[in-house]
Amino acid sequence: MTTNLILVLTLHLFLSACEAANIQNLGGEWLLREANGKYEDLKATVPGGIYSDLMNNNIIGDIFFGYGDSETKWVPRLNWTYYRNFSVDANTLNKENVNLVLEGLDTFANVFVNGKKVGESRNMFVRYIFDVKDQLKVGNNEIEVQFLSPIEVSARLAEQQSKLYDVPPDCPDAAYRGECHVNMIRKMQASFSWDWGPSFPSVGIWKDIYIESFDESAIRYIVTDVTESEDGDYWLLNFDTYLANNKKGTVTGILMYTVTLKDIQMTQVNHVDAVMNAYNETVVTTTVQISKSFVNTWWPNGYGAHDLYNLNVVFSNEVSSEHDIKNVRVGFRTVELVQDSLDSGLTFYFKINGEPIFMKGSNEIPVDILPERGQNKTTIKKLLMAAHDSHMNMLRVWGGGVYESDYFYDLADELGIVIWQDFMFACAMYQSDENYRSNVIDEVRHQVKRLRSHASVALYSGNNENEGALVDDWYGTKNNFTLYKNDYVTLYIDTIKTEFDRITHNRGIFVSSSPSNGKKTVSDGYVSTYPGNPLYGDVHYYNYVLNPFDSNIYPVPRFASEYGYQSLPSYASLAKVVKQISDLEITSDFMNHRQHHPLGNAQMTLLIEMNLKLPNESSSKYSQAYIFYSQIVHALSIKIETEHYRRFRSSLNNKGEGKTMGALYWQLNDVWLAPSWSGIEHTGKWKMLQYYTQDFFAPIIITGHLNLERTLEIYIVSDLLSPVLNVSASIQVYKWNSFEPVSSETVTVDLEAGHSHLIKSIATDDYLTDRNCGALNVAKNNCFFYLSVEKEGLKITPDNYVFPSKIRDSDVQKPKVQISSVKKISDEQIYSITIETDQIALFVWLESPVISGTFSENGFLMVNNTKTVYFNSEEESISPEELSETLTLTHLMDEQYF
Ligand code: BMA
Repeated sequence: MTTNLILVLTLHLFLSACEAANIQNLGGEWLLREANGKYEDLKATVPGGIYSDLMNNNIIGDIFFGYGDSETKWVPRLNWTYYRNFSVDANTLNKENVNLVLEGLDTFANVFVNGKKVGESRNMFVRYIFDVKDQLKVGNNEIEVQFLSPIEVSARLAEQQSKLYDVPPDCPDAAYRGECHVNMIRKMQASFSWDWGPSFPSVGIWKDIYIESFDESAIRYIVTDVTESEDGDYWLLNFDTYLANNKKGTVTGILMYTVTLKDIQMTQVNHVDAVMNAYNETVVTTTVQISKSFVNTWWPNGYGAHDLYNLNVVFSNEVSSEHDIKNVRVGFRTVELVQDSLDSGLTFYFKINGEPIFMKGSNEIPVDILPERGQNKTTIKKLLMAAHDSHMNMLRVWGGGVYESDYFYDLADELGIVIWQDFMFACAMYQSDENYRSNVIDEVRHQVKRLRSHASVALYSGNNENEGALVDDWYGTKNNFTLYKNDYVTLYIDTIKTEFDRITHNRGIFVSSSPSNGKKTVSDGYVSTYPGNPLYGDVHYYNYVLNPFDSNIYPVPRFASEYGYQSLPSYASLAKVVKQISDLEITSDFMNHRQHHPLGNAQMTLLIEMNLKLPNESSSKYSQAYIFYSQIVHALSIKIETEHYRRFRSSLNNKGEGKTMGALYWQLNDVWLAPSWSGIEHTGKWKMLQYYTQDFFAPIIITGHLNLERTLEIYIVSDLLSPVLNVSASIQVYKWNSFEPVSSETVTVDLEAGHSHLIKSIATDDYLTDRNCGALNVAKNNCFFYLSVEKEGLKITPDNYVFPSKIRDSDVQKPKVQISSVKKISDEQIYSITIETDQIALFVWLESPVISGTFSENGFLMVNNTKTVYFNSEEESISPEELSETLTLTHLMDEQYF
């Protein structure tokens, strides 16, 4: 028997005989007081936060209701203290090391144990570990976490900084109704308000808090990454085991790891004498060579399985039975960001497992504006499942929010959703003095080690739009450009990138900003003159004045990482957060209060009226119509823009722009009920956009582009990795007043793998005139194109349509549309809903204001007199009759609006 095997057996005996690392959770019931005695001994919950606790104590009302944000402006201006008693046993205290671990403190706090300060925090993204061995006693102990007002601290820091020079912006735009100087502090930047969100500068213990004790060491992090052997036959699983070391010396023990693969387990046991490095880390680096036949490769959503394999690491103290165990799940895949030369510029696309993948998805803002609620697994699961079920394969965790919970990334791993991870800096200048940088280094160390092992996390970006803000002089920094540029490079490159490269052994993928010009930015010294250059890197594009239904207005970038339009959440949801129904008038103070985007309502109205005829403002249903129309314009604009980007996946235009390989629209989710760019409301209800993503992100689409010469170019875009032969595309023309198409033709094509094919060009007006749609100048108003694709009699794309004229100028009829039946079709809360219409109907929209759930399709076109869709209810035991009673149906020409 080898020594290793004996050790394994002995270790197994140890592990079954004793408990894992000694952890005493301090979460649960705490007490809360205001520092000046305004409130005392309030009940509090940890993990938690001040707004949640004050709501639970009925000191403030529901902050998401009405003017809850304005009414609670006093809350973050006070200093709040959380405290409790807890008992410690001798067993814990007898250990050599006894630490208080705080996984997340938001943000400025002094921490006291039995009246003595044991540490302080200044960054909500850092895990704090304080040595409390000498402060604790056997029996009863007291802990107090005294928070400082984040508003006061940031104001004080800004004042100090301004003695040297100003780091703008000082305050957000007045329309945000927010607080000032959030860029001074390492806290969720959107917690002081954003153009889609309220100001709720929370304080609290937002993650777990516990006492850990050990003699020799505990495992702090397991940080994995996967590469391939040179011959390509093996995966190399590289992992760093970070060991806790209070002594600042050598950690001695036994490290055993087990990788559980398809049919076998690989185990290895090593004696370690790990010495602390210059960064106060005690790390053991291991590489395991694994035959590729032992695992299934991890693929993004839509491309294969997302299998994960368990890596279990045990640290054991050689002189006692003490041990600590950590598990991580490994997905075997490679990721490259390819930036190859083109005639003009560079490509910018992701290759996963050697295959170019068009990234389809959205930008994620914080799961909740209250960070403790952002840990809610049900909310996270709903969001990520919506992304998954809509063919998304990438989400960008945007830099003004938080590094999300472990569960968020675990689920992304399981669902194959690739993550573009920003560091949490957004739309501002930031300091770069030594003190500030040391704070940021703590954050980078913790977060990169925490996130690095996730198969889903592919790329890290230094910040959101800060390079653009500097170069385009958003905040009046032009006269001191060199100063701010130096701060920029010092922070994102010399500090964040340097740390990132060190932790990832130079194997991680990092871009300095989003948007950036990628490699070109590097050769430009990290600040390019035109960060939004479509020939390089990624691009953010917003335009609220040109017609969003005209695909000629959109840029042709290498990768569109942000683009969007606003819409309103549903009338039924808004009705639940207002005192009186008059607040729902579009021009009411309340609606104005919730619109944080400067000129947002005027832009929405303008964009609606470019294409649709709003009812008269005196109509009793004007608000309902406006909300509904805002969602139509939102959904259709993002559909048209996304199809435009997908159409360019394999071609270049005459300026050398194109080969577009990513479309991440702004934004996936919401943090309150307000006008915003999101596809999913704060209630979890889907707006029309979210339904449309299911179609425009489908693996194969047919899409029409009406160019400036009024030629309709019809494309089929396939994201599949293999060709599809012999598919037939049907091009039909309908008159608005008939279910019978006036013409139909078929084009048969072979689809190459990962390619966009122009399958037909049609001189629109002539084509329609020849098909009896009317004279050359009006034919476009009377008819529209309807597109579908079949292979062997089965549809392989969602049906699509092209309106050759503005909808408001077209001969759209006023159909009668109604629900004809609702039936339950399975035990799993699935209901079929059949709808009938007497004419072609546009944007037919179903809603159940009472029962939560999603429809299989919504906001659809009806070119037949009947259609069946399915409702997946989140609530159990609903009879079809109950559902039927609560269902509402509307459509573009609904007579109730006119
Ligand atoms: C982008 C984002 C956000 C913002 C959005 C909508 O620039 O990065 O800062 O919320 O636009 O304005």
